[in-house]
Amino acid sequence: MLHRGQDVNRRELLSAGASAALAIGALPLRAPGCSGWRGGSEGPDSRRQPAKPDGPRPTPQQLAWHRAELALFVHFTVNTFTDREWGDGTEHPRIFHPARLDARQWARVAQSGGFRTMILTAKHHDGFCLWPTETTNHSVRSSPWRDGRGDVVGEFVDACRAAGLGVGLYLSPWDRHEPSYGDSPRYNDLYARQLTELLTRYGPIVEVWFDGANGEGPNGRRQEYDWPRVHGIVRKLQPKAVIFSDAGPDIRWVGNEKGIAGDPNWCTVDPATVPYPGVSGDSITRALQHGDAHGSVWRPGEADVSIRPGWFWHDNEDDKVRTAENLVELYCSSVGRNAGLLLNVPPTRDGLFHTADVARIAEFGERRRAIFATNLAAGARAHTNGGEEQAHPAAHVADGDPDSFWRPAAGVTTGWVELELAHPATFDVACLQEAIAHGQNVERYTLQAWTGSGGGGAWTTLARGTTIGHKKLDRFPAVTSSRVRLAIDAALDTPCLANLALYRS
Ligand code: FUL
Repeated sequence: MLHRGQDVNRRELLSAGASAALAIGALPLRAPGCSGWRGGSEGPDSRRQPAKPDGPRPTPQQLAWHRAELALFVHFTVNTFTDREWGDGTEHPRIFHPARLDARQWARVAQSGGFRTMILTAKHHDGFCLWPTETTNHSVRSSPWRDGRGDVVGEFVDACRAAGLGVGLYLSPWDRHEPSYGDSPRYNDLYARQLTELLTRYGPIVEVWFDGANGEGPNGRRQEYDWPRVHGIVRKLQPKAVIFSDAGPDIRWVGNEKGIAGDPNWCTVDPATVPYPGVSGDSITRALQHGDAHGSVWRPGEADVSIRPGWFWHDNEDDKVRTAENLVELYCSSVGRNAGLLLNVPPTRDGLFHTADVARIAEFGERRRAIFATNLAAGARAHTNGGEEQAHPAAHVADGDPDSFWRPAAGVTTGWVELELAHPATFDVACLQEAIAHGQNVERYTLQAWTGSGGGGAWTTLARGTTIGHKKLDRFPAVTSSRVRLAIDAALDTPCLANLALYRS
């Protein structure tokens, strides 16, 4: 993504910092308290072999994150008032004065769109802290907002809790205001204190969001981050939070800021490929996009994208807000490809979401609720060409439950399941799910419907796909049929198929 007023994009910035950061990258990223293999962090560097039932699995937190599917990103800071994307740290706190700030409005909007979590920029690259930190005067405490007694993070957290939304926080490691930035040990101590404040003052946090943006401090030296220490602080203070970054350890960046996950998209990765946040290169982008079928750690992808061209609010973008249909497309290309969607909606200078964004998010929610209201395959009769029918009957793929599943016989990696609907139905969306608590295995599948009648009937292919994972959505021209067949053409190991649902959009 291009940043306003600066010919730098995220990848370029990161690669500028890559050489110095390599020294850090050489360090292991293991964080104290990580459970390692199966624990969503680094495991032994063994490769997952096909037909091996003990491959990586999600932690309960990763599974909950995946099922939440949708998070709302809130980019808000001094940039909102300077019309910039990246502040340079010279902004005076007096400019931060959102006269009508109401985080409860943000939460209502998130709810209307069906979002389950909100993630706030507690500090962006300009260094201005949205909470009254003890670590610097460069914060809301020095602003006229609420007479210097306000706390955006506190209001945000209260609003999330009241609305039943998970709380996420983004603390930019790159800090263009802080004088100690570049003096690595000193800044790392300050950053650790800021993180500690955020993780101890506000109750349970579900996601802590880090990018790898990295620059030089006033001393002309590039800051070397201490990621193992950072991860250790999160593990100790918020053991139930997932940690996001290019390099995980729990959730990985999906490799672009367009809301498009790769196809295929594996939840597993080889941790050596992306050793630290901010490392760049074509092979890295590919690894982030697709994951690695044989990767030794579980690290699903999150697709971050903004509802507008910029991450922060700019009045000249009020007419460039994505349409509801475009947001549905983003949902299909992210959540519908086994990723999470982190959609940014930036508050205006008033401290409220703009009416255009509010309307689009509500329409997005309505549109999805309408599409996915009725599973036309619910309760259908199911047949298969084999499998563990006793323990895992094929009927499970028509029950909508992401935990119950059908699977072929142990060690068998292909097979098919057919659903027979009580009546012919017309549909143009299919939703497939693997029971990922048991791993991700499907590599290739074909979805067909029986069309025509009498002697003239035939199987028509609706979609051919690669990975399924938590969720795969396929859209195709509307078809009317009462028989649908999903063939698993290849899998790494015996797949656990949780759902085959059909919808009319
Ligand atoms: C990047 C930042 O440089 C952008 O400004 C934005 O916050 C994006 C989500 O992450 O690393």
